[in-house]
Formats: sequence, C-alpha cells, structure tokens
Amino acid sequence: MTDDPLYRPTADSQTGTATTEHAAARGEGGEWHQHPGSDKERMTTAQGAPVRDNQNTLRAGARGPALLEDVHFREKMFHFDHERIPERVVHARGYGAHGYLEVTEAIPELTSASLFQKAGTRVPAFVRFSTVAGNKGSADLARDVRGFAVKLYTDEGNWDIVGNNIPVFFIQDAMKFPDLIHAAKSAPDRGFPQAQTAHDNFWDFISLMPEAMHMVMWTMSDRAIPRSFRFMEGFGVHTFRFVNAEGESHYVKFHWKPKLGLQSVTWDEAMKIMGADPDFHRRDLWTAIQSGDFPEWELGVQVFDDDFADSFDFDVLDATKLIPEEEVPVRIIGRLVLDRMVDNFFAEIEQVAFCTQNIVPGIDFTNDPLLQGRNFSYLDTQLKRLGGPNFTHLPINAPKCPFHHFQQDGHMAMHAPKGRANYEPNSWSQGGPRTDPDTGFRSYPERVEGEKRRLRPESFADHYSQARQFYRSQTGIEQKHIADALIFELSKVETPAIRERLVSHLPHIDEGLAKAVAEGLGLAQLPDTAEAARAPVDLKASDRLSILKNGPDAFKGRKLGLLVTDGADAALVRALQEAVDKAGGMVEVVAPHIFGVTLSDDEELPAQQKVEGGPSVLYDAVAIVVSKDGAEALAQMPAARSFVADAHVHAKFIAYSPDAETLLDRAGVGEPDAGMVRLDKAKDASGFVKICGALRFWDRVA
Ligand code: HDE
Repeated sequence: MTDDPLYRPTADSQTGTATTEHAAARGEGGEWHQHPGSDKERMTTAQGAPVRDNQNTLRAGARGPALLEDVHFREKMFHFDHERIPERVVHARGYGAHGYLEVTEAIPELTSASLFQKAGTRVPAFVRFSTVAGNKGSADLARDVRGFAVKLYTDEGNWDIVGNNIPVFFIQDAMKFPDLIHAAKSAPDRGFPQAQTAHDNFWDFISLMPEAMHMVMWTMSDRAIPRSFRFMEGFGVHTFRFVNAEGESHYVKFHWKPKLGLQSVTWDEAMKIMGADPDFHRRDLWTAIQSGDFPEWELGVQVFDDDFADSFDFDVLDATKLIPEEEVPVRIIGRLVLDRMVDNFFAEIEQVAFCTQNIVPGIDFTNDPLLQGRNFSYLDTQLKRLGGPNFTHLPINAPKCPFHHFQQDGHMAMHAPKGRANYEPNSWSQGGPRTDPDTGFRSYPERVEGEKRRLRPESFADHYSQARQFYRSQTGIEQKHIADALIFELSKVETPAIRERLVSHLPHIDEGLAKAVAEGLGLAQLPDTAEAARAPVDLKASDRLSILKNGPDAFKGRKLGLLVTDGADAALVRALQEAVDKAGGMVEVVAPHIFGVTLSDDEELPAQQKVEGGPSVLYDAVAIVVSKDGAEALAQMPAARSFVADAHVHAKFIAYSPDAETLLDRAGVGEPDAGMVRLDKAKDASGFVKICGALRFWDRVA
C-alpha cells in the first residue's frame, strides 16, 4: 500500500479474481471503528463478517444469474433501500453546526436557569438553519422565512430555542398551521411550485387571513432573502417566562444578533444564485467555519413584567406582534459561537430533533396559543420522522448532563438499563433515580380560569398597525423592494380576484404601497379596501426593523470576486488580496480557465472558479484586473459580460484596472459612478476595500 490519497481501481478489483490484503489489524470486536478517511480497516458486513469482494454479485457462472444466497449483496442493498427517512414536513432543507453559548452577564435575579448563574459559563450548542417551504433538495435562496433553531446542552437538560429569522409569525393560533403550510407548499393536484409562495394557493389563503399582514411585510422584505445565515438575526418569537429561585416570573423574548451585522441579497440576485449555487448558504457556513472565521451572535433578551404587558398596545401572547426594541431594549447576556462543522450530515443535521417543549428549570412557557400548539407538534413529528420514541438516544439529541429515568424499550433502544427496578416509587436500595422536590422543574404557578371555548381574544384584533410600523420603518430602497416583491409574487398568481383581494389589505398598511403594487399589477384602480376588525393606528417608526439601517460598515466576513486574465497586474492583484485579507474578508479568483492565470510577473495564480461558474452574484463586491488582451477576450464571453453587468445592476462596488475599460464598455456599463473605482496603482486597493464596507452603492439604483 502507498500513501497515495487517490484510489485507483486495479485490474483485480474490476475482475474480482483477488482482493488486496489490508495490513491493518483486525477490529477489536463489538465496536464501530471510526477512522475518518482511513483505509486501514478491513471492510465487513453490518454483522461484522469480512468482505472479500465489494464489486461483483455472487452469480452462477460468470455470465449466469445472481444468487439469492448473496447475503452481502442483499444486506448492502437492503440498507441502501432504507437510507431515507421522511423529511421534515416544514423546514426540510437545513444546515447546521456545533458551537457554544457563553454567558457574558449573569442574571440570577431573573432566572434560576443554571447556565445564567455565572458570567463565563459555557454550554455546548447545536444550531440548525433552514428554509420552511421547500423540500430537502430545494435551493437556499428561496424567498422564505429561515429557521434558526438552537439546542443548548445545559447541565440541567437540553433547552431548545426553536426560532426563526423573523420575530413574528403568520398566524395567531396553532389550529391554522396545517392550513398555512398546505397553502404555502406545492399545490396537491400538480405538485408544484416548489419552495416559493408565488402562487395562487398561498395568496388565496393569506388574503383571507388579515392576521398574516404583518408577517407578509417581513417576508416580502429582504429579510426573506438573507445573504447568508451568518448575517441574519434570530428570534424566539413567542413571549416566554424567566422564573427565578424565589419563584418570581418575568416575561422574556429571545434575540440572536449577528456580530457581522445584517445583510441580504436582492431578488434578482437570489434568483440567479439559485441557479449558480443552490447550496449558497450552506457552502457559506461550511467555508466560514472551515477557514476559522467562526460566526457569532449575541444572545439578547427583552425582559418585561405584567405592568408593561398590561400597558403595551398589543397582547404579548400574540405571535403576530413584536415589542419594538425602542420600547423594551434588548439586553445582551451571551454570545453564541459556531466553531465546528458536523462530522456527518445525516447523523447530526438530519437527525437533530428540536422540540419547543424542551425547557429547563428557570424557563417556562406562556399561554401564547401558537406556542402551546407547537409544544404538542414537535414531539409528535419526531416520532414519525425518526421512527420511534428513542430519538433522544441519538448522540445529537441526547443530553450532555447525567440523565436517569424509567422510560424503556421501544424501537431502536440503545440504552441497556441495569437492575430490577423500572418503576417508581419502589423500595429497592438499588431502585434507580428519585425525584427532587427542591431542584426539580417547577411550572410557574400562573393562575388560570375561564370558560372552555374556541375564541380569539379581542386583544389580538389589530392586524395592520404593526405591519404599517414595519413598512414605515424601512429606508426608501427597502420599501421599494417590498413593493417589487409583492408585484412579483402576485404576478405569478393566475386568478385576478386573489390578486385584488390581497391588494385590498394594503391601504391599511400604506396608501403609497397599495398604489405602487396596484400599478405594478396593471390594476385600473385600487380595489375597495378590506374591512378591518380594528382600524390601524400610527405607531412610532423603529429603526431596528430595517436591515440597511443596521448594516455593517466593514468588509469583514464578506467575499470579493476577483476576475483576472493572463498578464493581469500582479502588484494590483496582490494588493487587493492583502487589503481584503486585512479587512477579514475572502477573495475568490475567477478566471477564463479553472487552472488559473499567469500574472504580469510570470507567477501563477490558481483560480477557484471558471468565469461561467463564478457569476458576480456569488460575491459581495467585484474587482476586474485584466490585461489588454485579456479584456478583449473576456469581452467576447457572454458570462464575463454578465459578470460585470450584473455587478453593476446589483449596486455592487466594482474596482477595475485601466485595461478593463473595454470589458466594462462591452458589458453596457455607462459612465463610472462613485461605486466604481479605477485602480491605477496598487495602493488604491485598500481604499476600494474600505468603501466596500458599505456593501452596496445604492445610489446607482435608487
Ligand atoms: Fe415550527 N415546526 N411550527 N415554527 N419550526 C417544525 O418540527 C409547528 C413555528 C421552526 O431545524 C416541525 O422537527 C407548528 C414558529 C423551526 O429541525 C413541526 C407551528 C416558529 C423548525 C413544526 C409552528 C417555528 C420547525 C417540522 C404553529 C418560529 C425546524 C419538523 C403552531 C418561532 C427545526 C420538526 C429544525 C419545525 C410545527 C410555527 C420554527 C411540524 C404546529 C412560530 C426553526 O413540528
């Protein structure tokens, strides 16, 4: 055997006449030996029998029929046939990573949760990000809500904060969830469209559900097309309870704030990214973590009491409402760092089972009817998806603290409890675990009374005021994106009455928005305004609701697409690489050939993308450093022209070497604006990277 990492089939392995003897020692027995990438172990069947030939079935004669007694073949094929489990009914497409939560501020006065007793406490964490509507194989950039589910392995049990990247939800009562999801997913008769809400069923349902209007503003905003998981906020959505050691309770809403600031793509980019790299978000997370650039979020809490809840304009139990940060500031109490990718996608990302019911002493639920319904749904869905009640035995789901109980048996039980007692109380001295009345979980003894009825409280009736507040808190360009998104989506709706019914809600939110959408749809006049259960009121605008008002002003964590050709100015290329590196960003080299180019100093520069596979939509900013001949050649290539034209249309910052002007010209880019920087000298590079911190030159498209 050699150390050659590449497997080359030998004549033997193709004919099956002999197999290579592995020198490695036999397995120790009863253990699954995991040596990532190692070829030193002997291949066996699942039962541990050594395998001689993994290429050919057992046949009667070289050209004869396959034999039923080929147990190796049958076992292998049987297992393959059962490799898939049902995908999640929502949030099927996801990606995740390991990390930790470090508490930066202790809050024992608010909660007895063990992790919050001392600053500096670290607990392991696993996070799964997801899209909601699309199937497992859909694309990352669908216009959709993103799941932001966090499992914290505390020393008093697992605590799951199963949140989203949007702080409110479409519906107020869990009873409506199956309808919402049926309407959003592919139509049952035709099985399309996939991973999008731009179709009749979704807008039919939504236009009949005024309570969804606030959430619709968020999903039509750029929040629904994040640039990456690393640049989006997360929210627990519901109001939860903190309970301290004295049994006192405060209400709490959970927030995750990305250290790198907020950023989204434009819709035109999103559509193109879905073609160029359907895995754009998962690749981004993978690359960042593998390169040691660990994504980080602050954990923040909005804490308030009954007095605030009673005086607030809305019901804090209504998940279609948020509490503006200007009214209850977010207090930062921790940091979440993702620093390790999974070893195995299926074992961890696919099998992780989040349940809103997983809380720990010191945390409790409120009566939010959406949360109450979720507490039933998540456990139920895991049973179906993971095939039995023992999914908590899977390493990704098992607590990392000691756990002892009398639950037993069932499909795939992996624990083998010892001893005679499997019930409690018992009087055996080795009788197993006992409950602890002092430290055991205690529900907050909230007083409840009322008639048993199916009722939506009056306090949930204002469906438009916060939608209006959200819209009016956006910058002009963000408002335009909301209108454009509504026009796009409703233009895919085939039934005119549904389009009009949706537009009839918009005047409650904003007259200008209603007119822009009606005009964009070609409606001759605004339809009659929908009846409102309660007339909307003007609320104070909240800057925290806008992405652009909360963007970063640095290129850290971002990516420059560097388009080069043979003969490109080596000093300039190096200066750009250094400046981006210094800013904490990444450079990806795009060239006419994947081999790369030879720079002006005869040094070779390897490429990461061939120009057809590396469109500018994959980058936050672009630089074009080319020779005169190179520019001429690129100008002949449609992909190179699109690279430039798209970067321009998407308001990106563009740097270019003087020789690139031919290409800019041929790409239809007009007079250079302040977002386009001609790099005459290598030392201009750092200035360019500095202005890239603004991420987009919006003036170009405003
Ligand atoms: Fe979920 N949701 N959901 N959801 N949800 C699921 O559980 C459900 C809601 C969220 O990465 C399912 O394990 C109901 C709000 C995330 O594995 C299911 C209702 C929020 C994930 C389910 C809601 C979420 C899920 C499907 C209305 C934000 C992915 C697979 C009452 C606060 C977790 C699964 C992961 C997944 C039910 C509404 C977030 C069917 C009934 C609101 C991030 O149990």
